[in-house]
Amino acid sequence: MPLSPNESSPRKIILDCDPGHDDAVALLLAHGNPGIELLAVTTVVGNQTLEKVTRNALSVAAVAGITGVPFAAGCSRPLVRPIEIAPDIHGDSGLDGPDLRKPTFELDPRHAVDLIIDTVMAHEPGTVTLVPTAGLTNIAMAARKEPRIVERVREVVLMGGGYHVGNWSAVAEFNIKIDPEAAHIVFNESWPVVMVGLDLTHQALATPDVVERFAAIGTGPAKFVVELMDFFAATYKDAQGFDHPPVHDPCAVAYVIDATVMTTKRVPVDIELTGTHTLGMTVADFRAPAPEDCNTSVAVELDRERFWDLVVDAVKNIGEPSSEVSAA
Ligand SMILES: [Ca+2]
Repeated sequence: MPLSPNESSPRKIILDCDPGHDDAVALLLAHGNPGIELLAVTTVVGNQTLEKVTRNALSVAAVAGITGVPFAAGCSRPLVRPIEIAPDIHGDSGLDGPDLRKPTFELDPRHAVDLIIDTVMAHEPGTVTLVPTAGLTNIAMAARKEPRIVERVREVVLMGGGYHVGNWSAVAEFNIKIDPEAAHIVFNESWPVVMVGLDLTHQALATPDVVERFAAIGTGPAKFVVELMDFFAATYKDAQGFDHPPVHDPCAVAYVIDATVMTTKRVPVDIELTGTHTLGMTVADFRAPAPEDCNTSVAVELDRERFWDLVVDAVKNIGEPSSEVSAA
């Protein structure tokens, strides 16, 4: 008899990302936490060009010793808008700071959109969670190319948006702002969408005590995290005036591992596509109660201690991958 999905079996996810310092930490969390089964990693233009973020994803896989998981490159530009990247935050490579390791395996030959579709269709309905931590171009394309995935996906837990705060404009967050049309598609499909936005991720600050916890682990992957955070802290200070950098993307993975690590509120969210000053805003309607058919919720408050415990424990679990030693 086939096993039915239950809370004790690992949660199957596809991580769609644009590494990206915080994407790298999200990937380490997904790989190192036993509650997650990483089915695939897909990349999309965002923090840097598709070519660079894809190389970075493979480089993180080399650091973490990830093998046997397909990685595929996706869309190289947004659906409608010109490309916008974020070198002021992530540097010229998209992952400045540590020395970037050479990839240890080849990309899956499929386009990311096809890998997402194939993976969702190959698993039981309601078992695969999409975790986008980048612009939503690949996810929107997948929903349009194979609409049946919308009913099969368990939920979409995305890092992006913010109901009271922006970072790429006064009211819009980067991942949504760079491809608002894609975000509009994703938020308006019938699958459950959990928006882990800036309201939440600005509580996930890599303060010195947190960085010290990683440094104390002493492994290659832990040192990698420390070097990422050092660079991220400097650019977030210069570009956004933060004393400590918010580590956005692992918050979405943490929600999938343990939803009680944050509070959420069910509320309708739509994407502004025509505003002169508000393009890409995630417009959340807090006039309670949410209607019956509301499929969106937003993350509100983070249990910061437990969040960092999850990330630190994941990096500890990864240990010292053998490739790290042999390549040293
Ligand atoms: Ca990202």
